[in-house]
Amino acid sequence: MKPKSQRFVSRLTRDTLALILAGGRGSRLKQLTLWRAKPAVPFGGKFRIIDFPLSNCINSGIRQVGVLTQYKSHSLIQHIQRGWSFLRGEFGEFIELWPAQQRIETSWYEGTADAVYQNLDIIRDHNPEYILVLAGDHIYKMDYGDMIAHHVESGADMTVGCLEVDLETARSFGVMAIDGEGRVRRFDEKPDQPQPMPNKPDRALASMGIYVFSRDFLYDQLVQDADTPGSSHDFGKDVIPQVIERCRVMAYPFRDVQKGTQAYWRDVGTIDSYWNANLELIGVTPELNLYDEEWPIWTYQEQLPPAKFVFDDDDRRGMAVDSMVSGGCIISGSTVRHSLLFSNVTVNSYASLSDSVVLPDVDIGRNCSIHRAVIDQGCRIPEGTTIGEDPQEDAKRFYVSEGGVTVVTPEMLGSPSRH
Ligand code: ADQ
Ligand code: ADP
Repeated sequence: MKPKSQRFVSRLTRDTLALILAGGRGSRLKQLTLWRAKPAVPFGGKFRIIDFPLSNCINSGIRQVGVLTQYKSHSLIQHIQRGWSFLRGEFGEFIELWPAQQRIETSWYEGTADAVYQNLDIIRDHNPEYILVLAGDHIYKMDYGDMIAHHVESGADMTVGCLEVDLETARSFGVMAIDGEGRVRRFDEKPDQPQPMPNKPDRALASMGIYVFSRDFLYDQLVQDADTPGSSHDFGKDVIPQVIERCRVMAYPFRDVQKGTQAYWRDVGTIDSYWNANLELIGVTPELNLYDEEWPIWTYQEQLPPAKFVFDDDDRRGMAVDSMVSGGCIISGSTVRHSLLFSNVTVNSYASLSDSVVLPDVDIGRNCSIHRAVIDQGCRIPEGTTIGEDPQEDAKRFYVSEGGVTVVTPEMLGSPSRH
């Protein structure tokens, strides 16, 4: 028999409906989000970003999940249908796609609060005790049960997940100030000058953009916000600043319980942070452990043969060191260093690849030399291509990020545009 407290948490997660907001543009990921929503961007060799919040839900015991989609949702829908339809409807469990479908007015989802508001009738039908609103574009492992328990124990109307960030980073987040009890007293969405934490002049308390709501409170606030002229119907911009005076909005600090430190959490919002977060996984003991049996990350995966490293006709060794290489890859007479290869990547003879992230179904031609790059799905890199040696030359054909990472997509290589 489980200890009492765990039974308590499992009851809470069972009564929770999670809504994953997966409709935003995420335009800072540039060409990687030209055809797909940010939550559908591949991450970590075999996952897509949305697998992280979805796995967190399943591992936390939340079995009622709506995924709200809107912008360029084709590959997201495909991924969820293929990989995430294993829950049993008979037990009241589901992972459903809730596309913007003009249920209330003739508009698409406006802000994040509007996306939830437009589905209020479906939410009411499920009649959950708590509603957990999540973003579909963050990489982290989190037991939402603790956050919901914190919400209930503190008698909150709403609870906002938060962590400490440096002041510069804080400018792209919601920044809050809390009192001694942990109640949110101030909330500024993406402030130019974030308010530092007391005693920590170089840190600010940032919202993770994830929220627990008590049912009736959420319904009331959404209806009120919908009637507020001038509102952009966004949780961070409109709803939270509106309610902190009158209602009990509590902060939930997201920490690594075992280590007692700040937990791993990444908003891979830019090409540089995306490249970096992927390559970080290669390290000997990365902060994000994908080999953790206690908290598996689930995904859809194709049936593929193992990765293979072969001598080519000239007896040149094919090898990868300090790298992660997924199923279906063939490294033939070429060298891969400090790189992350998704599935079905072929690296041909005399090619060398380093510090790069290669998405699925890519072919790297003979004699290519590729350094510090993100290669998008489906690229056929022609023989002898050099990337990462001369940023000015690269920028003429490809996109080069602020941090000097080159992004290559099939369109840039002259493949027919996907329009
Ligand atoms: P942002 O991440 O900038 O800030 P936003 O772009 O609204 O906020 O995205 C939040 C999530 O909602 C994303 O997953 C996005 O894909 C999704 N989304 C956005 N618009 C949507 C729509 N119309 N329909 C469906 N889904 C939509 C937010 C908070 C900040 C907080 C950061 C943390 O506003 O306070 O600090 O998240 O990353
Ligand atoms: P993934 O995330 O799996 O790469 P994409 O959305 O990029 O998914 O592409 C899936 C398939 O659909 C690809 O073959 C791509 O060329 C095609 N595709 C994507 N968007 C469009 C579009 N707007 N019009 C036509 N084809 C598209």
